[in-house]
Amino acid sequence: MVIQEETICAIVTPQGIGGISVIRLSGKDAIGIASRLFQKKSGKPIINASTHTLHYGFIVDPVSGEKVDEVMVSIMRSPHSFTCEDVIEVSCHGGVLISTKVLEAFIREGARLGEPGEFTKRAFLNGRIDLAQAEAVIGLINAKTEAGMKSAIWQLEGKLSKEINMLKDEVVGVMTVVEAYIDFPDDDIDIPVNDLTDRISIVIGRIERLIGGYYKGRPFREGVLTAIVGRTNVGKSSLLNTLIGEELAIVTPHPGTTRDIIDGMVHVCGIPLRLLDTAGLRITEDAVEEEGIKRMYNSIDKAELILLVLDVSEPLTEDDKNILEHIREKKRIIVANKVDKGIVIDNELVAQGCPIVHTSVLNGEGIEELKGIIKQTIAGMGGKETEDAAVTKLRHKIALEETKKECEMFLDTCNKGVPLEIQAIHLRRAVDFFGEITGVVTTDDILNKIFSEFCIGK
Ligand SMILES: Nc1nc2c(ncn2[C@@H]2O[C@H](COP(=O)(O)OP(=O)(O)OP(=O)(O)O)[C@@H](O)[C@H]2O)c(=O)[nH]1
Ligand SMILES: [Mg+2]
Repeated sequence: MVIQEETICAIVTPQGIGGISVIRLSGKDAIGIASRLFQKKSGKPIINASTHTLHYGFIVDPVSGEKVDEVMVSIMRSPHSFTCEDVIEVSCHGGVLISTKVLEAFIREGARLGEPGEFTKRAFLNGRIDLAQAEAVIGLINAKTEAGMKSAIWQLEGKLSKEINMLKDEVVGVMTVVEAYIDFPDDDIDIPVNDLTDRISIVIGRIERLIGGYYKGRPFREGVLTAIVGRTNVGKSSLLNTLIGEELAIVTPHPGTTRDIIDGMVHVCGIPLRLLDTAGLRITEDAVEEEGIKRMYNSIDKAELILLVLDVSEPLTEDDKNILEHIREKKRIIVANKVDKGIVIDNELVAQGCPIVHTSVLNGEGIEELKGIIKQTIAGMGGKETEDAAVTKLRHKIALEETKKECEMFLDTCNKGVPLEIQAIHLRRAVDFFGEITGVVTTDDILNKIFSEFCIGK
């Protein structure tokens, strides 16, 4: 275990008014600090209390003797705690002022405020979880969808790490054989090239499956970024509100109503969409509207799916044509809206190989059909909800791609009869890239970056 000199503390529940607030202390002096401030109802000090016990009493200011709050204190002794260190959790009344006062008391007694993710970082440094599991903690906290939550739990349970370690062991096995032939070149036996290349080919296949899962599962984990675009007044904001089921965006009969991006999450036929409503396109002198239109174009660039709304009751305008041209390369669905006012636009003119749905957002016509088409289009993009082994973090995907590259270079060197020393180097690098995922091979920079994504108190 890596002994950290400092005892850290933080409020681990969200800031604000609530039933209770929890303040966590972790480190060598956690129990000492708590016992100096805590007066148990029975008067018995908690310094020698058993692990995993709960105590009722008061936090008392040691200088003034004043009671700060009535609390419950739980004790988890090293190594059986989240961080593997001695951990104290104090549940106090959930007011901002009260929890801050308790926290300040701990700091006065010698604890220091924990940095973002520092508790989880200690769990990693103490070997309770590996790096992939530590990242799963933040994945779980930030999960926006059921699928995202399932993948994070799968990773937190160490299943990704198990799969990675299995593949790594296989590459180490092949490397050991190659290195043995380097060390004993005089032996009269030929290296079993076919066996080794077969084993590495299987590893490559499994890496490809993991990487494939990253792409296939992503829309389900993170939501498909979908921009609703079109010229002014065609019904974009009305469509957003209808899909989301609440009046999130302002709708008026006046063109140029939406100025900024409105962002909402919604499930369409089981698929999470992150919908962006954007400012309608038109020539404008208004600086705010102009900025909104710039943002609309940015949303088009970022979006994975575009819903282009047209007013089908009016002939196409120059603005319609400009946007149609701009999104030609994107995955898109045309929403031919306002059919209740009549249809003057010809499908052929606008569809150009992408689906077109006639709707009247005003009376709900075509909305269910549109949802079906959205589902089909995303399925066509390769989106698949998967509970299989899949990586969810970009960092892991990149490390796996590098591993795969090294394995492929090994195969290539085998075929070309390149010296064994060079073959072994590729295998060694592959092993190191696997190690980056679980944190066996890592740098302070990588660790700092990963843990800075956490909130304070986790
Ligand atoms: N007749 C009819 N009117 C509609 C329909 N959909 C929207 N509208 C009306 O069209 C007007 C503009 O709707 P919005 O949703 O604000 O249009 P928008 O595209 O967001 O407009 P901007 O934000 O200005 O670009 C409102 O008066 C809506 O009630 C429809 O299907 N039929
Ligand atoms: Mg609008």
